[in-house]
Amino acid sequence: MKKYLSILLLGIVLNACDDGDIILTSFDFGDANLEFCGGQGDYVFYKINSQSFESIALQLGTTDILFFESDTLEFAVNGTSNIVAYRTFNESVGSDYFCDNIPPTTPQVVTSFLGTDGTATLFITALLDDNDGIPFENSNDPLKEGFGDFDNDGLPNFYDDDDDGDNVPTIAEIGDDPNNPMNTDGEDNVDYLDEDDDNDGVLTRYEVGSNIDLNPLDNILDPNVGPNYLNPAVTIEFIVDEFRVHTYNINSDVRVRIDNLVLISESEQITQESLELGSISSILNENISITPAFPD
Ligand SMILES: [Ca+2]
Ligand SMILES: [Ca+2]
Ligand SMILES: [Ca+2]
Ligand SMILES: [Ca+2]
Repeated sequence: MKKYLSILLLGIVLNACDDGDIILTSFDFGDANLEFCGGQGDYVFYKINSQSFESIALQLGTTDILFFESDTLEFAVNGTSNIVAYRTFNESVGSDYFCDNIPPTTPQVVTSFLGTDGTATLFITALLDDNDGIPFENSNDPLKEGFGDFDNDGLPNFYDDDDDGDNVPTIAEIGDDPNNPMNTDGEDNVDYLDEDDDNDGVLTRYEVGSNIDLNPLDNILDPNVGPNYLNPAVTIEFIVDEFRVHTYNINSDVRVRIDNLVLISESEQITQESLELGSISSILNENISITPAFPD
């Protein structure tokens, strides 16, 4: 056993305690990337050192759905629901060892340590974006692409793909130059923050033919001018107080750290004060579709 441990300890700072236990103050998996598989109820992070045939894995049994919002989450390492396993093998180990429902029979485990104590922390950063062409601004101003909610639909402007709630997507209201967005009526706000774009007294959202088609872009009486909502000469009104489907993207990164980790094998104990497992970019990258409730 000592032989394998000495291989493991190459390049690792260590202190020997009186009782013979070994304390590692750094843990080197070289440039190995942190990898991930699994999901709700079985989140698996793992790292493989293909030179020394060793791996470390963190398995979290939480049934929470992770990565949809920025958060810092702590999990107690206990060897049952939240497992840390450090292993060495007799040959190179692949991702199937950690990710397949039935692990492969090879390689064989040479040394196996199980985490009995410690805290695993996930640092999750979730970026929400409506991809509407307007850059994010760190502001609560309802006129800026930040946390303000111009149309009170519950979606802050930065991930509301229809900022003014007129059922015309912002990206269709900007025009050719995002630095100089269209302002059809030359008054009030620019089109993507103007509920009556042509200033004819009929809300853009109402310049539709029926409540079956909620899309003002589709309602064109005079093709020479364009959609009715941009044609002040057309004031046909159909009252529609509901929103179309909105879509935004969530792109999340995670960093994983384990503190005060105690790993034990049959005959050895390793402790680790602070083990940075690494980061994974875009661990979640998903488009969300939602129809916001119309405000009272
Ligand atoms: Ca909004
Ligand atoms: Ca709009
Ligand atoms: Ca305007
Ligand atoms: Ca109008």
